[in-house]
Amino acid sequence: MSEKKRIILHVDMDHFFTAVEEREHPEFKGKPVIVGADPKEGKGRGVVSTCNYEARKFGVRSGMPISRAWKLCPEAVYLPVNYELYAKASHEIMNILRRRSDKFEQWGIDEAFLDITSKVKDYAEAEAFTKEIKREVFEKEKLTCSIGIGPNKLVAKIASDIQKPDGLTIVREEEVEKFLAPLPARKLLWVGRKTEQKLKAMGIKTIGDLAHYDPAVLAETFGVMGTQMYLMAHGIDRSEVEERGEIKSIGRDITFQEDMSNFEFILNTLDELAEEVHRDVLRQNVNFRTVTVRVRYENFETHTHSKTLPFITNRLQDLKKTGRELMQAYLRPDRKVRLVGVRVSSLISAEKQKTLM
Ligand code: TTP
Ligand code: MG
Repeated sequence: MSEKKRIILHVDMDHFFTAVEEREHPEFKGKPVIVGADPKEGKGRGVVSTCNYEARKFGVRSGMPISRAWKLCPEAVYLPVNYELYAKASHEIMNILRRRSDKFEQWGIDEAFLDITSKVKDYAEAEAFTKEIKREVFEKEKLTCSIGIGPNKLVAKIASDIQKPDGLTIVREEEVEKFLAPLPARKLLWVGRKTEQKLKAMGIKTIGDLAHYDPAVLAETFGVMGTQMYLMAHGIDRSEVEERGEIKSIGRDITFQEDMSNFEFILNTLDELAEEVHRDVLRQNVNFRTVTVRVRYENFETHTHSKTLPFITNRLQDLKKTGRELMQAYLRPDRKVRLVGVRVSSLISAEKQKTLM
């Protein structure tokens, strides 16, 4: 299948949880606001979910222990996570974005990819189109977002993060390598902390360093992931924007840069995806019963296969084992694989479960 030139947007809401709280409580305007665990005058456990830009000036960040946030900024407004409120706002925003795209993909609670290839004829039109989206979101939801425009998801996602809040960053196809080169290598999705350390030891700090490195050495050191990273450093990403099935689930998938027939590599990739999913399972404090894997072959034929476990779990080993088991059936010597994914569903909040026991 030929891959024609696409124009992709990545939308990321600005300081999402706190922005919704500010909208509901105009009296917070101008003050540092932190959503997360109860600080209990500095003795609280748990972490910061997010904070507004005023609080970020004090050094407060998502994921930081709430006790540390208290030390940095005791005068902030501290609020518990009101997930239902944010989910409702998210739902409204996603509906606006979905209506404006050829293909749409929600990513987490406050991000989305839009394929607008058929809606505009060039980047100038894409810019006007994007401003219109920002205007509609602000008018209807009173919230700002930052948007990146690029030839694929990878570039659009990195671009949306460049000018925040209320940003709009355009990276045309011919500007991609120059845009990426000075950025740290970890900005490439899939470059985790361990890989980042290894790259640093090889003298690779920026995406540009990676793009100029010998791809043979990268492949030797990191296996097929090395080739994948090398291509990403050149701004190449052929994954499609696509709506995800079930909403009440947590999942990850990856499109390989080259169709893959190495089974061991495919299964190892599935394990890595399972680890990412598991991190989110713990972060959202849920248990699961159903595991689903997805595979897309080189001809775009796509299959999913699920298994519901006889028990409720949050363990990584259950997820990995079930994922591998389900995937085995799809690994056939005559079929190259384009994409794999894994997802958990039948989610039950760990809190609620505690009260049931
Ligand atoms: P992000 O988009 O990463 O952050 P943000 O929207 O708060 O800020 P930014 O303007 O930089 O985009 O995450 C979206 C929401 O997800 C965030 O508002 C709260 C939640 N979240 C957590 O609960 N824990 C976390 O560690 C992170 C990173 C986010
Ligand atoms: Mg955001």
